[in-house]
Amino acid sequence: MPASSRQAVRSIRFVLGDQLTRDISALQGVDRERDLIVLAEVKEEATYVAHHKKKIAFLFAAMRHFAEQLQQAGHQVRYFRYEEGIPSFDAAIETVVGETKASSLIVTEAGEYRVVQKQRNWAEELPLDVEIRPDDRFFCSHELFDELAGPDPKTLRMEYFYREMRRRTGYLMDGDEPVGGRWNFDHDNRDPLPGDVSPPNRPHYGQDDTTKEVIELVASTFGEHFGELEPFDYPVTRRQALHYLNWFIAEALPDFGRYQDAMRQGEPLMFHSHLSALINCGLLSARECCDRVEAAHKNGSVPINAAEGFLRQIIGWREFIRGVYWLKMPGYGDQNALSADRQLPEFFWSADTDMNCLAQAIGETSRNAYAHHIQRLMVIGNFCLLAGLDPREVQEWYLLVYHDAYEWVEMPNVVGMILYADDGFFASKPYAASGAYINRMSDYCGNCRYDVKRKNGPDACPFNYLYWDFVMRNRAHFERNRRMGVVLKSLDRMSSDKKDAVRSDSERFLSIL
Ligand code: FAD
Ligand code: DLZ
Ligand code: SF4
Repeated sequence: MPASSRQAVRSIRFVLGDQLTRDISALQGVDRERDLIVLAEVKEEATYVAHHKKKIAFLFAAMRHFAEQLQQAGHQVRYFRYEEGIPSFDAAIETVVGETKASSLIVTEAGEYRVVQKQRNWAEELPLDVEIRPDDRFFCSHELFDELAGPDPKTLRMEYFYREMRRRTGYLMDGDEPVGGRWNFDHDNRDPLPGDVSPPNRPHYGQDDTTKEVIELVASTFGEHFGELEPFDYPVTRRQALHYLNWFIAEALPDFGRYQDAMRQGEPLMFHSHLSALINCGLLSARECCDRVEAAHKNGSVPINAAEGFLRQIIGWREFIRGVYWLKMPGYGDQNALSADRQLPEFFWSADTDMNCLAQAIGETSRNAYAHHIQRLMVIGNFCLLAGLDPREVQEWYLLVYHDAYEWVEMPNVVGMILYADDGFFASKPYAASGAYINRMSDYCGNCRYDVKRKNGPDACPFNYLYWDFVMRNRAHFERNRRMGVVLKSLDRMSSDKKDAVRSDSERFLSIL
């Protein structure tokens, strides 16, 4: 910002790294002449967990391009590059408050509780007016979620919330009825991928000078962080993000529903959208994605199971998960209903394990800062649950390895969805599975040193005995859960020899993790 314009600043508009849209509430009413838009790459955000290199590169590249576009559109922008050594958001704010004579600071409520606490402190401590505006990118406000949840809810179910969101948004509705006569086409989302079907090739985006600079910065500064930085070809501008959305709708969405739960070795993306990081950081809005998907169904290019399946993920799961986070914070991350306390095994960092499904999912995570939902839930998550890994360690891992990860979305998925650490607040039973599920939905087992058909012994698939060991360990806990009734009955029918074998296999396996 030129020195001559410093006196003129009326309000500072501070935009966080996951608020990269000109529609963000903090920028509503922004005045090109009198307001200063601030973005900051800061040490605390880049290191409070040691984020994947690709995640930092993605976000810094997106932030820098966003700032450039604001400047090209005539806005005054103060952009703190990482090289300036600004330690924290607090320090960035103090610096601009000192540099200007602004009378107000306008922000959009942060996605994470941790950062909202900072914003509230600014309101109390800074010598100017601070306005914290709601993040209206979400379909469901905090107030609406609280109202739908009711006072002091003991459990919540996504499906009821989702139906209410369909009614309120009108997506895929025919009057008061769901299009296609059913709310949920989940049963049409479970096909394994046939051998003669291949997922489509993805577009790649070249690195311009801005992105190249970021890549160099990350390589030299965050070399110790997890994951591979190159190749880096993700969309990092609004234009590229829109191109990617269009590509997804035309090429992958038609088969998204059908193969939503399928996995194949060497196919990290399958028919998934790969849009989560773009939506979460603001380059795309959830609304425009849903609008486009509904339009594609209406014009006949996308079947209902795909359109409904995608919409359910966004207006159902994504909104629900965020609602649960804010309902349960603070303290949600400390929950540990199953008293799990095992340390994260080393192979979560190296992918060096004989369990092929895990080696593939973790290896892809390391290469791409991405794994699709079924890998996160039914491969890695299933292992974390069955092996009894410490919820805090698991949360940190999921938060740092994925380029779409922010605490508001990572935490409920880990605490509630994969670990059952909140005692079933929103999962009606644990997502636990033996090797048979992974074998049905993938081709991983054919390339594994373990035998998925064997139940016990050194060559048996570890998921097979770990599953029963998990049920035995937590039996008392599950007795109150009617949905676990069939599983417990099977356990009761198991001979004591078989139970002993399950215990000793599990002990042997877990002791060398
Ligand atoms: P698609 O399969 O194409 O789904 C479409 C969109 O739906 C996604 O882009 C995402 O915005 C939304 N969505 C789907 N499932 C969920 C869900 N369970 N919660 C919230 N949104 C959902 N998603 C994140 O965005 N950030 C995270 O940090 C994150 N952590 C996860 C941790 C665990 C343990 C699990 C089981 C899931 C997690 N998810 C997270 C949810 C989901 O796995 C990812 O959103 C999805 O894999 C992203 O890939 P995609 O864009 O190709 O999704
Ligand atoms: C994830 C992240 C990283 C790695 N770095 C920054 C940063 O330097 N500056 C910034 O504004 N945001 C960053 N972020 C995203 C923030 O962590 C995110 O905005 C907060 O967690 C609030 O949700
Ligand atoms: Fe995974 Fe078991 Fe299959 Fe190996 S056999 S890939 S460990 S499910």
